[in-house]
Amino acid sequence: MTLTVATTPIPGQKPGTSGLRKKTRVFMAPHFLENFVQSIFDVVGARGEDGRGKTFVLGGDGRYFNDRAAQVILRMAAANGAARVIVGQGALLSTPAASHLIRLNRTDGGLIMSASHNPGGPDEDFGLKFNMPNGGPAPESVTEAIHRRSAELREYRIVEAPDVDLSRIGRQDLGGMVVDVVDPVADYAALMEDLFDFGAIRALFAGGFRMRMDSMCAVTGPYAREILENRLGAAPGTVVNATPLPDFGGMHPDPNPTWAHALMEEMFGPDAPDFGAASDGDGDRNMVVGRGVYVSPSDSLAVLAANAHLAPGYAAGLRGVARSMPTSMAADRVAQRLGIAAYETPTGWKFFGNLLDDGRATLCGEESFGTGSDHVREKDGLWAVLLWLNILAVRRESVAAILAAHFAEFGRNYYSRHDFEAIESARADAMFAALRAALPGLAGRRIEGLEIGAADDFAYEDPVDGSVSQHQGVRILFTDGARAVFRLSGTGTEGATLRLYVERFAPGPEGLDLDPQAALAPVIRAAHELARIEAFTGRTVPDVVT
Ligand code: VG1
Ligand code: CO
Repeated sequence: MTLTVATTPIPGQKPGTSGLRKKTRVFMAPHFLENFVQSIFDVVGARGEDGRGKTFVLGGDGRYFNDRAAQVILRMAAANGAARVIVGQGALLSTPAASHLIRLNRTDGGLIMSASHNPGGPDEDFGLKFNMPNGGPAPESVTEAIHRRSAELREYRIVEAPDVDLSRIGRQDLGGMVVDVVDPVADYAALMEDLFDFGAIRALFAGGFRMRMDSMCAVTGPYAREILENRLGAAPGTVVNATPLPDFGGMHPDPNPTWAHALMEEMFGPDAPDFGAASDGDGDRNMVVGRGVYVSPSDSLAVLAANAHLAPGYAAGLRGVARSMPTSMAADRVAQRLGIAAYETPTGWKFFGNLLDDGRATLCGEESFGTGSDHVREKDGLWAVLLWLNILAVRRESVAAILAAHFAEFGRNYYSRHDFEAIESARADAMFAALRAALPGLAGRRIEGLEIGAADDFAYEDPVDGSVSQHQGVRILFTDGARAVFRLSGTGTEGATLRLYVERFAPGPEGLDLDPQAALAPVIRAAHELARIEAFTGRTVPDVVT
């Protein structure tokens, strides 16, 4: 039986960089999840214009409340007239696997339950995002419409029914709607086999190559086990923290040197394996580490772009490379050398979608440990790990040697991101207001031995659909090619998070192996002075440095 439940609009449901993220208890409060889900179905439609029910994909990263939310979303999909929902077994799907299922089955979109790299648990974070029929995150026009709808919603629809058994693969009925429970790994693993030379990677492992993959008790565990250990022959136990847990085992599933410190210690320790990797809560991020060498995400994107042709899926070359604005310009240098287009987009994977759909870009990346390609419409952590493995299997050099050769050929973009977390929002807003007001007068000013060439608030005009996104981050460009970028996070759930991104180019051949923080010190000092970070926020040192 379908119930129509009266509700009151709940304000503040503004989806951020990728979907709506809130404290789990907020999502669990009466009607909160339901309001948001109804707003999604009201905007995207659970039935097509011909009245026929639509098909959606549903899955999540296994965090606390994932299982309950899945049952609510299924019952609401049925009540709103959807014809079919494809769900990962156990309500699990990594974000890239969900993107792939949306595309493979030509569905009308999908709902992904995740707060990505944010910790999970009753006192931590939960999230939900809608992905479009192309497999990518909803564009701003859609998330804005969902936000507006949630502010006026008066009722939602839900069927009364017992829980669907999501542990059982196969077809079930829910109030006239088909629920297909599928293996979350199988189709994704097959796609990876299409793109990469599994034979060459198997031979690499068979020759004694050792790897450590830290899945951080999040969703990539089952995917990494199946692909790396079962299909590629990596030693059993290569994948650690491989069981997705509701609280991620208390870990913070953010694959960076701070949160994946156990992996870092192993990779810099006496018996380090050849290659290390970690992934985030929903499996779209990756960190890559060689024996005794850390690969920054911006450098990883550049190395992958320069070597992608070594993998079968990219043997024909790349159409173009896209990076988010705060990501270092290392990939641009590769694109220039290859004679292909380089795009600079705002932060967030949704901005890459049009470039990928339009065949303008093949590889995309963000400084925040996100890399991906046109195989899906999300960033893809395991994909990046496999592309690195494919390159290592062909080149038969160490990660350190590949990086050093890359810097020698292209020069090095020293790069770092400093995060200042849980700042009082009003203080952060005041700092940005002052910084933006100062922008017009900055060009020509000298600071910390650097001269400012230009300063602006990044705006992006999508080259495919012409849509414009304003206020995507303040950029200070110095005349020697160094940059400082300031943004506020759109994914945090407590106060404001200030992100300061700094970059400086060393052409080589000298000065290619400095400590990044030391190489960047003048840019960091200049950034602090220009934005008056301490005066506005009271902070002098960042909480997280990547
Ligand atoms: C952060 C990153 C951004 C990424 C976003 C989603 O956003 O900086 O690059 O796209 O997270 O990543 P923000 O607004 O907090 O800086 V996650 O892995 O959804 O998957
Ligand atoms: Co993620």
